[in-house]
This record gives sequence, structure tokens and C-alpha cells, in this order.
Amino acid sequence: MALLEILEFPDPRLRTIASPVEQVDDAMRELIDNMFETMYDAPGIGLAATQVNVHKRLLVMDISDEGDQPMVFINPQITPLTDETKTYDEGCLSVPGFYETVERPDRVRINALDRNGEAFELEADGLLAVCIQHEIDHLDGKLFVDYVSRLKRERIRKKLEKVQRQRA
Ligand code: QAP
Ligand code: CO
Repeated sequence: MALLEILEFPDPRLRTIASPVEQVDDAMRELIDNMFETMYDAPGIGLAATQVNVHKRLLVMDISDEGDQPMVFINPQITPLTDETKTYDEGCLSVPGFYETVERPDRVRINALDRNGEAFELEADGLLAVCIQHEIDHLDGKLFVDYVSRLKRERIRKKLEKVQRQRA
């Protein structure tokens, strides 16, 4: 297993639109294992392949308190189940240290493939619904900072660029 490097905002590679996964094979399962290791190490509750510079439609999540309920979503499709929205203070491993309030549909249906390539369907609300929408946004080159004002986003960008310069 291996830890993967997580891309950070404003890295332009985070804007890549991911392609559908054609085959769920052993190489894909090894990537999934490495994404889980990277997410748990951070620690985080969700990680999309885009964030580790792999532009395939694949994401991993674990929103359990114990961190013992890994979930894999391959080629996820999402359908809102209500017009009702909820706000949540979202963060992101690609935007470390920043949290902003984002409004999203409160209940969604998800269709995806699991790590064996089998199709499954899930209805989600609460944190699960927030997290899956946040992670699917990554596969479409979108970040939670895109939902806040330009002023806030530019402030976050400048602060992160400063940290990244100091690290280099
Ligand atoms: C996405 O985010 C998410 O700023 C997953 O310094 C977040 O795992 C979905 C993290 C909130 C729904 C609600 C963030 C770790 C982890 C940081 C994460 C940080 C260290 C974020
Ligand atoms: Co994120």
C-alpha cells in the first residue's frame, strides 16, 4: 500500500473532468486501497480520484465515527430526491484549514458500481448526502470554494498559495 499526494487548491489539475471507469480490475482495486490509506492517514471522510491526480470517476468515503465503514463509488450518478436544501460547513483535503457553508439538496439517490464492478443503489440524506455530492463535484472539476463569494475564494487562494510557497 502507498500514500498518494493530494493536490491542493488552486492547482489547475483539480479542474479536470474525470472519465468513466471502463473496467474494475485489480489495478483499480489497488488504487482504491491506496486512496483509502491516504484518506484515513489525513485524516478525512472522503477522497475523489481527481484529488490524487487520477482522472477517473471513482471516489472513496467513510463517514463513520470509528472509521470502519469504507464505501467505494465507481461511475456514481446522482439524482436529487427533493427540492429541499440544507447547509453544511464543508471542508476538503484539497483546501486544508478552510471551512465554508455550502447549500445542497438534502436527499439524493446514488447509482454506482462497487469494488467488484457490481451496480448498487442508495438513498442518502444528512452527512452522507453532503459528502457524496461534494466528492462527485471533484470528478466534475468543481470545489466547494466555487459556491462561496469570489472575495472569500480569492482570500483562501492567496493564503494557500503562501503556505505552498513556504513549503517549497
Ligand atoms: C468532504 O472532506 C466533506 O481542512 C471530505 O485541514 C467535508 O475529509 C464532505 C480535512 C465536509 C462533507 C462535509 C480538511 C482534513 C478533511 C481540512 C474531508 C484539514 C484536514 C476533509
Ligand atoms: Co474535497
